[in-house]
Amino acid sequence: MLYLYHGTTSVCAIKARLALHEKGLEWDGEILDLHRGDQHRPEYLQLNPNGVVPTLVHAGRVIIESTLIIEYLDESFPDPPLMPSDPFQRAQARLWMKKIDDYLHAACSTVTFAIAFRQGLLKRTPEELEARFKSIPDPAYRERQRLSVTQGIAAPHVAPAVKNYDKYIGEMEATLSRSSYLVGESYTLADLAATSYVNRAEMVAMDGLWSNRPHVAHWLERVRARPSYDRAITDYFTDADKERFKFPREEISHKVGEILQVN
Ligand SMILES: N[C@@H](CCC(=O)N[C@@H](CS)C(=O)NCC(=O)O)C(=O)O
Repeated sequence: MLYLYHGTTSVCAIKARLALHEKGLEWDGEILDLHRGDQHRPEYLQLNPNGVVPTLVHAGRVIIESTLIIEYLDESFPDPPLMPSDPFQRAQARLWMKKIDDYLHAACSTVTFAIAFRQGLLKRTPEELEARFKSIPDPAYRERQRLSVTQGIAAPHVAPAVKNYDKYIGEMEATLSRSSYLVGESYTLADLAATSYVNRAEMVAMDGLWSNRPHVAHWLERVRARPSYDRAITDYFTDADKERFKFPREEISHKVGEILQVN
C-alpha cells in the first residue's frame, strides 16, 4: 500500500500526486493542514523530522523529499516510464530537478508567503504568529518565512527569489525552443516537477515571466491538458485555498515587473 502525507496546495506534494496519477497507481493518504501546523505534530515529525510534506510510506517504509519520492515511484513502478532510458538524458532530467531543490523551491516558498499566504497569517495575534515561526525546525527557512510574512514583496530576499524564478523559466524557454519537453520529446519527471512550480508562479501573479516566452506558454498548455493536472492539482484546492490566493493581482504583477527591470 502506498500512503502519502500531503497538503492541498503544496508544490512538493503536488509533485508526488502528479507522479502517482501519471503512473495510474492506487494510493491512500492524509491531507495535513499546513496552515494549522499539522506538519509539526510530534507523530508526524517521527516520519519527517523536517516538518514538511510530502512523506510517502510504502510497505511500512518511509520516504521523504519530493524529488526522491517521485524517483522512487518511477523506479518501483516502471510503467509508464517517467525517466529517459539514455544515461545522458537521465542526467539532464536530474539536473532540472536539482535546480528546483537547490534554489527554485526556496524562491517559490518565498514568493508564496510574501504574496499570498501573508494576508491570512497577519490576521493572527503576534503570539500565534511567533508560535508558528518557532515551530519551524529549519532556522534559515524560519527566518525567510518571518520576513516574507512581515514585509511582503518588499522584503529583501523577495527580489532575488523572483530573479531565480525568472532564471529557471528562461532556461526552460531556451530548452523548449529546441525540444517538445524539458528532456527530449517525451514527458519526464523533469516536466512533472516543473509543472508544479510554473503553476504556482501563475497563482502568485508571476505569469508575466512567460508572457514573452512562447515555448514555456505552449509547454504549460500541454502539461495542463494531461489528465493528471486536474486530478493532482486543481481538484484538491479548497475554497479556503482559493481565498488565500486572492490578492491585488495587477499590483503584484506590476511590482514583479519592476523587480525584473532592476539588475
Ligand atoms: N525539500 C522538501 C521541501 C518540502 C517542503 O518545503 N514542503 C512544504 C510544502 S511545499 C511544507 O511542507 N511546508 C510546511 C511549512 O511551511 O511549515 C521536499 O522536496 O520534499
